Amino acid sequence: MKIRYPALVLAAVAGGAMAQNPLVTHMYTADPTARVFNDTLYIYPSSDQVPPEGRKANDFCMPGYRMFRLDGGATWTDVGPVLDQNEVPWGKKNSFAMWAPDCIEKDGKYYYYFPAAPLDGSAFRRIGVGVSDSPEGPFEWEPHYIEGVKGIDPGLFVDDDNRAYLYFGGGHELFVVPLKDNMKEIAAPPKKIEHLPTGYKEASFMFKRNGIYYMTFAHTFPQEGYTIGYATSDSPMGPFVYGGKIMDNIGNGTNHHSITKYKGQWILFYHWWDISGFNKLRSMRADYLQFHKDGSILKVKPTLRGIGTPGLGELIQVDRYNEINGCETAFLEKDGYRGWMVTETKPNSHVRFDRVNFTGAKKIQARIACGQTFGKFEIRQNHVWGKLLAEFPVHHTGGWNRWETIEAEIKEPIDGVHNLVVVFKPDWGGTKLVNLDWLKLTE
Ligand code: FUB
Repeated sequence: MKIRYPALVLAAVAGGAMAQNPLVTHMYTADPTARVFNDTLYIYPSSDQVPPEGRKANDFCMPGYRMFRLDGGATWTDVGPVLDQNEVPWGKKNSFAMWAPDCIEKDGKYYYYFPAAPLDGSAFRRIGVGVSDSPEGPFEWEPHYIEGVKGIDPGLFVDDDNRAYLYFGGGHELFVVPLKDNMKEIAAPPKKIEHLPTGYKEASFMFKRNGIYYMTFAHTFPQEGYTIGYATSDSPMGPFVYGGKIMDNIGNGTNHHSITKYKGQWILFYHWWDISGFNKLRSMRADYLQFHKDGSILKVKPTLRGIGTPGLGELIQVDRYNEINGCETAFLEKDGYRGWMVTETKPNSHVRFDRVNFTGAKKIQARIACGQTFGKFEIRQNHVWGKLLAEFPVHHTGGWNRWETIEAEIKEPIDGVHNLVVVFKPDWGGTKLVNLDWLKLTE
């Protein structure tokens, strides 16, 4: 099979990180475990890379870990490296086998768990652990893997009584094991999680809400392929009752997830392959998740818009829209990823982007490229016919791929969070008006 690698130039797009989907665009990230520590939202993902010469083209190629922190309403900061494959004391060198990790807090310390291929060849993957005083590391790595555990996808859970559990698995079976207080040893033999539907399972993630334990996991149905499902229990050890799917198959790759509550809203983190188009070069994503009154989970539909509320100085990636009508989106560059744009901006076409924090904004910037001189685009509040907030007459920037940042005054002060609509108004024939990369509110 010929693998289509994207002609990829992973560039730092305005700081390298956005909160619209995908969350991060300057590198490939997968298997996102999101955690809220000290009111700050972190993601601990794995990373994918294009295989170096000599490695199989269609295998996962996963060299190590970085971590990300949400700053402001919509900016993911790359906090830096956590662990490289060649720093694992008990791991095979250059094995590109650093699959999904997790990080958890217990008694004021932060424990980072990861799978790696062991040097002693005792299993496909073993699970190691490191400890730090800070959620941002550095972590002190244990010299040996956790004895008694063989498998992938460590998922950690600390219950209200401060007891900790490790979930892991891969294949057709998932396991749970209580951990000793030191978080580095198992306190009992691992127990198979029973009563889950048959089929391949991995990526288990446990959380608790209103006294219900939710064991969520990636699950392959023979007919449908890879989905995310959940099962509930009144104990972290089970038995669990299957509850249904959280996300349908999104295109026959993996879909490793985590679920957390941040600022009052539940969020599902997962991955797709927005940038590469190839399911082993993944990009992490997030969408809001909701529960029915009885505690069951509503299925999440993947969106482009994702989560977050951009405010002053943060990019509003309008090509990650909530609604589009009459215009289209496209990659900025044909031969190397630089982001997306809104294009084919025909008369009265529009994009709507929900949840922008206008507080303190006096101006709006827009990054445009334009090969003609007639017309304008308008920024309106909430609806196509909503209050006119700003107007941008366009000019010839030198061509449809010659980019410039232009600015317009906000006509009247507007505070708080509102939806934003961009309406394109070329005034010469049916031609397109402008290519629009992003908007930004400024003081
Ligand atoms: O990322 C490598 C593996 O693919 C993970 O460990 C699984 O959960 C799946 O996402």
